Amino acid sequence: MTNSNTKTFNSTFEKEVNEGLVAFPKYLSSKWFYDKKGDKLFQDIMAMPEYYLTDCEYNILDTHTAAIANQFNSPEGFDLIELGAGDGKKTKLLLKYLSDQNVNFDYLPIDISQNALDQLEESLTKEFPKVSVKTQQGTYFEVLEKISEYNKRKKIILFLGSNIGNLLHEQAINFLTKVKDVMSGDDMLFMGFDQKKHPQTILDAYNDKAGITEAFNKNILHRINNELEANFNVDNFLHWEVYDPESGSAKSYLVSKEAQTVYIKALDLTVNFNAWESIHTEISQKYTDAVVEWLAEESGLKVVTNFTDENKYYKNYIFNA
Ligand code: AVI
Repeated sequence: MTNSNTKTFNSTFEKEVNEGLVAFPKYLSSKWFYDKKGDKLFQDIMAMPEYYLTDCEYNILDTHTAAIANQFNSPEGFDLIELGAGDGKKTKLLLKYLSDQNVNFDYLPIDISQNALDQLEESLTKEFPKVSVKTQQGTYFEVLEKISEYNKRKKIILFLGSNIGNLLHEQAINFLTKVKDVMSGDDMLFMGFDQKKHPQTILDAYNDKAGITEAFNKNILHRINNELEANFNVDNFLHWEVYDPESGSAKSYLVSKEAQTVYIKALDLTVNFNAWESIHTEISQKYTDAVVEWLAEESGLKVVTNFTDENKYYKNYIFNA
């Protein structure tokens, strides 16, 4: 239980929903999009033609497999550690190449969900029987610290999907600094960063006509309804996306179409919305080389090189400490 002023909360979800909805302007964190339904909606987003990020990163790993893998090489072998492995579709390109080349490495996918890890392990055992897979259940830094304590061989840390973009710059520096703190010697970090591009391309990726992103954004209200016994009328909110080409921030909002009042029983909280009042729900930051270099410098990392797709929509950077 957490206590914030006079209120007691049973979970971080309760605490953060309360904090965000009493604040002005209102906000909720995009990390709460992801329950079972949210995970499925995100899978659907990644398969949409407008959501270019997944195809671009797949394309980069497919086109530059050998050059990327050669950067990782080490005479005593290495551990390939992936933060948030998902279904491993993109990583499998690297695993196949490394396995075909008889490279000495172990693959250590980290995920909070044991179920996701079990599914991944099953498919990898079938597809790449030669690859040694050591799944690690837990939070990223818990597991990274544990691995660094007992294992002294070279670490290659993968963080794909431009997931860093869901963090504000200050939070991203905090995250990268924590990664740097578990890196030593010639350890490497291989990370995806979605790049600035035509603003319409970005808006289309986050505002698809079929309404999948809208459903993903609104899932946060369904979760509050289901898990915290609230009475949001989800249809009374608009999914609204903006992109600021100056800062490179794409932001998602839920906008109240009318003045309305919502009651959240688990928080004993009444929330009033004015007509056209917003809840900020997600940031999806777009980057340039200069910004990535600045983030690296602030976090004590160095950019070694980067790989991009033919449109330069997306880049994967390699860093060392
Ligand atoms: C997980 N993350 C990097 C996605 C993004 O692009 O910000 C989540 C997402 N939100 C809307 N569409 C996809």
